[in-house]
Amino acid sequence: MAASATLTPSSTNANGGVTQLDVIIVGGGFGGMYAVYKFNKLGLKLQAFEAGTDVGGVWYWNRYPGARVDLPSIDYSYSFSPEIEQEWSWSEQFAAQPELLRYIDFVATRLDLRRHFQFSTRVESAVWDEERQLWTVKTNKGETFEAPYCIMATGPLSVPKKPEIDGLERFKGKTMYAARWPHTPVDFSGQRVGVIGTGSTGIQIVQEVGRQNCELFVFQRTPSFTMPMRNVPMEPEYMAEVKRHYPAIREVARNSPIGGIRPQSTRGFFTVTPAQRMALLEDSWQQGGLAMLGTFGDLMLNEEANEHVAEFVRGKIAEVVTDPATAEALKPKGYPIFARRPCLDTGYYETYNRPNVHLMDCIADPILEITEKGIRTAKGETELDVLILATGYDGLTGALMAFDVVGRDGRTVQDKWKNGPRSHLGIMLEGFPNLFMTTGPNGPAALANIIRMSENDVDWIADAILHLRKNGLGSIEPTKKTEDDWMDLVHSLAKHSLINKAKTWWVGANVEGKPQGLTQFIGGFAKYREACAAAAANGYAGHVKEPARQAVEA
Ligand code: NA7
Repeated sequence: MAASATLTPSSTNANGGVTQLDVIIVGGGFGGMYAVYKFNKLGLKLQAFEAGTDVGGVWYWNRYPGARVDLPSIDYSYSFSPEIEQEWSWSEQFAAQPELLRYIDFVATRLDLRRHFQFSTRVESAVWDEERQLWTVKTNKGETFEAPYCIMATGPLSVPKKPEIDGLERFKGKTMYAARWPHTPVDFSGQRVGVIGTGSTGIQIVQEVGRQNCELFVFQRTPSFTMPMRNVPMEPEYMAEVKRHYPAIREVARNSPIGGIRPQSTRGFFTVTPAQRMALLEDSWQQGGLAMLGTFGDLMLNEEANEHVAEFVRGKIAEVVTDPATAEALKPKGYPIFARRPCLDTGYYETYNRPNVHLMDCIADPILEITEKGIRTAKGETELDVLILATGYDGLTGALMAFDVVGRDGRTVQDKWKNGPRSHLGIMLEGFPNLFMTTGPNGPAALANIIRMSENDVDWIADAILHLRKNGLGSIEPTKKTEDDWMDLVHSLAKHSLINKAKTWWVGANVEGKPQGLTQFIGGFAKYREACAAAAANGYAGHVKEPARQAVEA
């Protein structure tokens, strides 16, 4: 990690004054970093805040063993800088967390982004001042900043979810949150380790820690479908070829449903013979990654087709896992494949053939409580030295609802979203002028390449701000009708998808009391970009634009 991580911002107001800015940016992940770069390049006076001690977002916090991206690294990287594209080379097809953090450090250093960040700082409130057309932002350091534009780059997965299990605080061993992992390596040798959670995070931890010299107990409630990642080192010749073709690769990604280069077939599952279907599925299994998801066009629409694919994967589990009872418990049932985030693994199912790895089936034998010594189920107590919580996130809305964001007429985001998040494009909120989100709820955040989306959203926001400044306007927000129309589209598309049939963070089902329903635009990234462009057309028709009450710089 770079030493400059502890730099303080160039302007601070510890003396109790108020710092006046053009733009305030909250968050130092991919979205926040690009926003800092973009707005600085436009000559706007800005300040960014990040709770961590450095940039990196999810890759700063998620340092757990085995953490790795599940999109090809050449896709999961910035496209805005041809120089960075040429200067950076990936070492693996799917980069691990340390390499992702090295990339993030490279970008931050190369573009000198850190000087705009105030680290170890949480924004506690953001309040719209209607009279002065400004956001007033207060931090946990007691400072106050004001700016006409506020960008929430707070990310869809930044608030870890505590499991609702009694006794967590009683445990006398070591409790570790996957999403708040220490910065130094952890040695599990000779330890009894428990993992709760078998989503993408739990699966990555299990396959890594299970290979170590420890006893590993995996507490699985809902099994996930996971497919072989088939990660390989990046051959220098291949990387060089990619660098020669980055503009075309990016163009393909920007115009694809997932914001990446994975092929997506439009063929229907039942348009080919059973033998051809099996051959295609087998081929995609051998290719690895998320190839299977792109093999047919109707897997999230046709339940019967989906079940055939699910059964194919269940068959693969049975082929690998030697103990039939364990294999059966690992087979996901009762929800469509790909309705939970499909996981990519390297030897996950093989891990259960090791004598030191024990699957604890929490559907057959639910967790009753956490005790001083470990975890108690109806069948008894499992004593543990370490308990790892891979229990997911209060996704999509958690970060913005965790602090006070107060818009027009004193209305809070908590109030606006009490029945589920509403937004236009996942970027703006009716009633919250000049407040912008990157990768917000009702965009395609969970279903497409988050870096392509962050770039798209920041560019859209920058264009909107330039429009205001060029036209002497003081504020912009979507009309109620614009937001309602977008939400109608989001909901009507979601109705047709099988995604609603699984209980996941995508639909808010993983957090008690959270409004339920898919709040993602499932029309694909390319269509989302079209919608963003349409929203900006004709001088942002569909938005309320107020004249500036004070002089604005063009
Ligand atoms: P996920 O996918 O939300 O997975 C969380 C896991 O934790 C899941 O298996 C849950 O089981 C389990 N969980 C949560 N609470 C409990 C309790 N109380 N008891 C037992 N098990 C529990 O989070 P991840 O961090 O793995 O992945 C998040 C995203 O990161 C992923 O989608 C990718 O986009 C990257 P449940 O399903 O609730 O039965």
